[in-house]
Amino acid sequence: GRQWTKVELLAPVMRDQVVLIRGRVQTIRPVGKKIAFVVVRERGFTVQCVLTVKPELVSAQMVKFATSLSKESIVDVEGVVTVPEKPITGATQQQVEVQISKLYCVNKAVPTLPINIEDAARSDVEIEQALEKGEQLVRVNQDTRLNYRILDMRTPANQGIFRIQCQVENIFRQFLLSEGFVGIHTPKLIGGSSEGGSAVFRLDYKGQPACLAQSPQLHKQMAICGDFGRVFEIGPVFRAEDSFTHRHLCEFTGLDVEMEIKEHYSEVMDIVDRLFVTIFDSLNDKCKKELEAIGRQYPFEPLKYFRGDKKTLRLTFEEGVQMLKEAGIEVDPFGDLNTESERKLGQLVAKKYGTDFYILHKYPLAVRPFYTMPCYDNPAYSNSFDVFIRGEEIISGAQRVHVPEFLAKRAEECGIDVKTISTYIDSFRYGAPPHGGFGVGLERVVMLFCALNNIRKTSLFPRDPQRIAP
Ligand code: ATP
Ligand code: AMO
Repeated sequence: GRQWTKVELLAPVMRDQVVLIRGRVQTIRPVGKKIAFVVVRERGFTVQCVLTVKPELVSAQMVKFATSLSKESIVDVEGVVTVPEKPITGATQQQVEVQISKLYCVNKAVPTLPINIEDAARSDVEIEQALEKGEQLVRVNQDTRLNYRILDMRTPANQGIFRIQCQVENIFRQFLLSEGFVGIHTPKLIGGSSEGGSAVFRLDYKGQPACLAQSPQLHKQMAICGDFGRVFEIGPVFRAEDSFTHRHLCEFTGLDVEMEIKEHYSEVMDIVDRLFVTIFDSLNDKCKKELEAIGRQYPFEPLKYFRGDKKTLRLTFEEGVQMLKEAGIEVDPFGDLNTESERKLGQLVAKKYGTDFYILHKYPLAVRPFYTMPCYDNPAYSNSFDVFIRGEEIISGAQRVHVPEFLAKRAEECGIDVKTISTYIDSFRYGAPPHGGFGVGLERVVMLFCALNNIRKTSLFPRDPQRIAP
């Protein structure tokens, strides 16, 4: 086969080399009948290719043909790499040009597109500037983006977002494997709701009532009863959320962990701590181009977190309530924090401790699920925690109740029909080790790491209360 070069890798050191690239036509600018500039894009990176009439090599016919190509058509370009004198602006535009000798259209796109990729790739500031200059452009709204998601995906920012997502998942797996965790898969069709509450999709399972799993909670704990010691799962999670918010989806990707505890639930928080610092470090070190592409369209401050040997900040719920109180915000010390007070606390923590990433633990028992272990010395509190990025929750976790009689009692107290989870409760009758774990929303991690304003931006094909297509 012929040697193909990726647009991403084109660089000034390749001056005078003949390269062959495949990409999409982003724009074509004809200059008279003898010259055309064709910007070719591949995976979010673009390069300007120049077609100039040259005897024996490029005919006027070819320039005419190039000019007729529709945007987003796929083309093969062969040509010599040159380095223009003026530097080229744009993070994803390569610092070279290709002087076209051959141009083939591999497949053409329809002439009118529902989304213009260049418009879809602009930042708010760039849109304002363009409008001021009187340029013609269409603001692409969220629904249009999602309706034509495969076009929207082609922007450099989106190419970055989903590569970042893949890296988070990859490091999650690698880190846990290196710590002796075993990857498992639990059923998504289950007999009763795993988190209680109303946000569950119910369905008919061959005549029996069933649910789509709201989490792997019950089965990941059962795997601990089955002596796997430390487990993790990456899989879909279903929540029949009623309201339309910027951070809730009806289907998301859960990163779940469950592990035996030897002495204290802080062992679980230690894993959270080292796992996430490893993930953040790796994103900052290995995904520079992706972060730059995202930041160009959606400018954001890099995440502040404690690196190196400094442990991630841990505050108790009580301390959090106190900090809010001192800032003039009264919250119920035994209730849950609402979205607004969580965000406010995030700001106070960032100001006082200089971190956007922290753990809040020892929540009131009353606001945690039935399987949560109460604090030994004060059962009004629990051995549980949430983890926040920029004042928004990415993780919930806890030590679990591992004594079956008490577990059944707690379930009943929380209004759960114990019959529907009897096989779960029975698993603890054959000797269950103390254990705990946590669940992470993958889309939220990416959204908040990059300070994006909507979880739909970090879900490839989002499912929310109003959307089940494409
Ligand atoms: P968890 O299930 O662990 O709590 P979560 O992030 O989905 O994770 P919720 O229980 O849905 O959190 O809600 C946490 C807080 O967010 C609630 O106390 C509530 O104030 C707020 N919240 C939840 N849903 C909405 C909503 N639809 N609109 C506004 N605020 C909401
Ligand atoms: P929780 O219900 O807090 O805990 O969910 C864990 C994490 O999942 C994410 N998340 C969501 N992401 C997108 N859309 C949603 N509708 C949504 N709901 C939750 C959040 C949240 O922190 N079984 C426990 C975990 C455990 O204790 O191990 C659980 O499911 O990032």
